[in-house]
Amino acid sequence: MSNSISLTRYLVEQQRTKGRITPELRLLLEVVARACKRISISVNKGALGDILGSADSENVQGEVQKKLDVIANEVLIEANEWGGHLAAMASEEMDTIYVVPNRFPQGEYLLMFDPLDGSSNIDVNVSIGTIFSVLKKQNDRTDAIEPVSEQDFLQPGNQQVAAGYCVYGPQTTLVLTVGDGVAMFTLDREQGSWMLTADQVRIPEDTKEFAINMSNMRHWDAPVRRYIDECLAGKEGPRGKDFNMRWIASMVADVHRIMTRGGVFMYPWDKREPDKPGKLRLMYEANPMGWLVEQAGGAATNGRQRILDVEPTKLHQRVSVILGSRNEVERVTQYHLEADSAA
Ligand code: P6P
Repeated sequence: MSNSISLTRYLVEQQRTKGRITPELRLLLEVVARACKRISISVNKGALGDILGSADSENVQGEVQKKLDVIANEVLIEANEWGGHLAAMASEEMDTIYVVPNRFPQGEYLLMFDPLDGSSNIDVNVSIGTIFSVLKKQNDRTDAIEPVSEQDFLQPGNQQVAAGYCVYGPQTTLVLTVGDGVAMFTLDREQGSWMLTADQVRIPEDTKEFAINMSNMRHWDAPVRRYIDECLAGKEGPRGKDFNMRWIASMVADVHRIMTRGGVFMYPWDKREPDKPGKLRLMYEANPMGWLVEQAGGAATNGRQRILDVEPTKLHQRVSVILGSRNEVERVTQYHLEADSAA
């Protein structure tokens, strides 16, 4: 028998052998994986598929939507509404939640996603991705009259039952956790199957590579400035080693590099929008990525607190993100706490 393991076999083992997931969650994740496969086909068409450029519309964030943002969102909604495992969905591209219509079977799970993260890279053929997070509908309102509401989604990231991303790059790779470590599945285009290519992924605790948008340096808070200045000082500075910098401006691609070889990713608060804690969204970017990184032995904080413990108050709320190699994340977090106590 082939020793290659498909996503289906991995999920069946997580359900039957390890008892980590229900049959409904297994089927939900299979639906999401199939949707990512469909998105990958559209992404790979590029200019041949009339999917580049702007959709001449804006999303709830006030960002101009790319055609592929809209296509990816529609693929995920359509694939999941009849799947029978969901009560509702929330998307970066939609103002309000999408409650599965009564004509479809209702499930007990809530799915949140950024359907196409890194849209600014679509037209220049740089890796982009889909990020997703799964929660259980907390209150047992299965017989409730009122439909599920936005309130049901407002659970901290430590309540997630599954999280993952799909990176559309030189390979199309699905990276997933259901709480039993992190597994990576590469799309075998000839068979159309997701094949396990890495399991129990580990992020090195130390690194010499940081990812941040350096053009924002003048806007950063002191602890972030201190950390980056020390990295830039290299061997002659307090860190005693040289650092390298990477910034792809696709969180999925930057995080995938860190999952693969370590590093620290930072999108911190900055004074351009002082009333907002950061640019990235808590529910469908920071929480899923934060859980994946922790499941791989890394750490994820907002500079002061574990991201997964942040209590959400709004569906599209933003958060400052520092994640990756544990010892580096702890150092940046320590600098924030020292600055707070000195204030
Ligand atoms: P900037 C993409 O728009 C995104 O949400 C993340 O994927 C990425 O890490 C970040 O924003 C890039 O932001 O300000 O460098 O363009």
